[in-house]
Amino acid sequence: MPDPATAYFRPVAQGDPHRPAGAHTLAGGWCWFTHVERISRTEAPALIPAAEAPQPVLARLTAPRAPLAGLDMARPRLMGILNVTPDSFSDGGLFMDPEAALAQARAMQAAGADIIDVGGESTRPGAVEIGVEEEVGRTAPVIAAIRAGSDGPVSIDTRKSMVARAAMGAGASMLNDVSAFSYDSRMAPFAADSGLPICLMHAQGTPQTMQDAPSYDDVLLDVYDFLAARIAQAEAAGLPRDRIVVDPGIGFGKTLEHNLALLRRLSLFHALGCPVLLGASRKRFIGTLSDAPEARDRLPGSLAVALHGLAHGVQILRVHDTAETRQALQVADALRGEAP
Ligand code: HH2
Repeated sequence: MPDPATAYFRPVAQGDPHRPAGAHTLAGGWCWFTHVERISRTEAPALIPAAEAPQPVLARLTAPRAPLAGLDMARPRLMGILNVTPDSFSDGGLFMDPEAALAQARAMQAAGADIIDVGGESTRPGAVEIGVEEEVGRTAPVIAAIRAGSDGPVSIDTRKSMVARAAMGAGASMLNDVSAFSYDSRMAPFAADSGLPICLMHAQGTPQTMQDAPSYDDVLLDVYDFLAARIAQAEAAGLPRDRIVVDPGIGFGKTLEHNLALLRRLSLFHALGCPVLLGASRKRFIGTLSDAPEARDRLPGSLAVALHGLAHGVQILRVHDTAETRQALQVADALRGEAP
């Protein structure tokens, strides 16, 4: 447990065309910052000039991120969601048929998805676990089919090293572990040996229980400390930081207020020195805020969160609605003055 007086430094990300001399580029990407917010568990947040942040923190905030699965992280990337499950909260049952799954993958690639994230086990609140064989049977053939006709990277959304191994054999080029090594202790050594990048996501509890009564001392700093500890665990297992993506895990053991607190100060996670992934698409908090009980009615709110992520310099947006999000990003790029 870090000292309660530990200070954390959040870059105040900007996108204005008038970039002051001396401004820092955030993570080699499209945002800049001149100030950071100094946050701690014991004092009120304070805005200070970036130059007053400790040098190692500033170095981590500004260093360009390494390419991931062949993708340059200097521009925002879209991860299209493909759940080969009967029970996912939004697309459950739609893509169980391998042909339908492949068609959806191709449609998302054509619409501008940079990565296809294939999942075979729902992790929605209350979801029931499935066995390794069943999960491999759902995901590996679909990954192989996607890879057979395209070079586009595919990630495997799994907590299980055996499923990840089969996915890699089928051509997956990235791992996405929503338990960040908590579920399967063999995931860290497997990820290290595989040579693949991995997304480590924060969750409190398991999908079965996570929404019962999530509680934190300070959700933002607790999630940050959790991810910092998992990066340290990964590094100890031989997995370098430049192959790690971090994700605050929107909706995984979080109330509405917890989700909002994380999203409002999302740019803090750049201080971990890794690309940041945001998965908020169609999630329940959007429905709660806008009285949209059905997941399929949450596209406008999902786009609002995606653009918010973009403004905080988030490198990877995990979304269901690839074409719509791509259009929103293209317009946002043009408004920032960047070539679409
Ligand atoms: N959310 C879900 C699943 N995997 N992975 C990352 N890295 N970040 C997320 O926020 C995330 C994730 C849950 O969404 P979905 O896949 O649409 O549903 P389900 O878990 O019901 O299959």
